[in-house]
Amino acid sequence: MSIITLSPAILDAQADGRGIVALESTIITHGMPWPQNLEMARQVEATVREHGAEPATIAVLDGTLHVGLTDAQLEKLAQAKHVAKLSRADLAVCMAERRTGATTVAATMIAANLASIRIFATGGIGGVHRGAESSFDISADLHELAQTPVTVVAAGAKAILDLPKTLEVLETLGVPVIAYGQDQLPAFWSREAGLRAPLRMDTPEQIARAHRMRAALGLPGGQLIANPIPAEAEIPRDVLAPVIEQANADAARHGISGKALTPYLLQRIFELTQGRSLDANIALVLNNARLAAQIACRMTLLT
Ligand code: PSU
Ligand code: MN
Repeated sequence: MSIITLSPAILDAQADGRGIVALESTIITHGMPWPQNLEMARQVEATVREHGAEPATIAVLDGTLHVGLTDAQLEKLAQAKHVAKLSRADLAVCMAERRTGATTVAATMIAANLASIRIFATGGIGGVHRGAESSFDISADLHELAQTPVTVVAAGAKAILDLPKTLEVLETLGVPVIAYGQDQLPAFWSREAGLRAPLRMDTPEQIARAHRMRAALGLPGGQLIANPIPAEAEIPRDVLAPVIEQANADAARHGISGKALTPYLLQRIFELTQGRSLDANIALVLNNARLAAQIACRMTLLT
């Protein structure tokens, strides 16, 4: 029994030594509404291809871990209801029970690594939630970055989180947080978080070399590349601050916690901004897909 299925397009890309970019599926099933979620997923794949790499969207379909989906599989997943949200803890149970689930950053990193894919593009990673000092809600994405050797391109951690605490945990775990092309840490929908990023790089080549150096040193874990949203698509931080406060307060009032919290906050902010947050989210994901494809191409030249 094969537990992992690589699509024909991914097998071809591997045989030819072309760059491959892993893509997650929780952003499709839990991060954006239908039908913009499907449009986004298709555009992200097209962007990766335009920049010379092959996209590998990852999901568990009826118990099989798929690396690379067909368009029909993508469409079905984007419309499916009650799909499980899979992190490191849930992946094996979902597969053993032959169910369907969408992979978060953590689970996508695990699958990418199994398929020897070194680079992954998403929107924003999970992190330390506001109020974590009492809720203890810290995303498994952070621990995955500390142990699985995949470079993740994101627009930072999602701004719904406590960003200073998220940076502290990443530092403790030994995860390099590298801002791309600026000194400031980006804040998902906004270009700047008001925090200096620990590290900075300005080219895909530098990022590819740093990834390889970690492997040469025998260091486990990946890198977080924090790529700022394009200026024309950003929502300024002061516009978003009260919206994020309101969404977090609404979540607390409704007793929303655990896996449901991040999807709830994203949906609530979508409503409170009349859809503007979704437009920004799509723009930043496409921007991350472009950079990830460029890094993937540099990586193939280095090895
Ligand atoms: N990026 C987005 N939207 C999302 C996510 C990332 O633009 O919905 C997803 C990723 O799958 C990430 C998850 O792993 O949100 C974080 O969930 P949690 O906070 O429950 O760990
Ligand atoms: Mn959580």
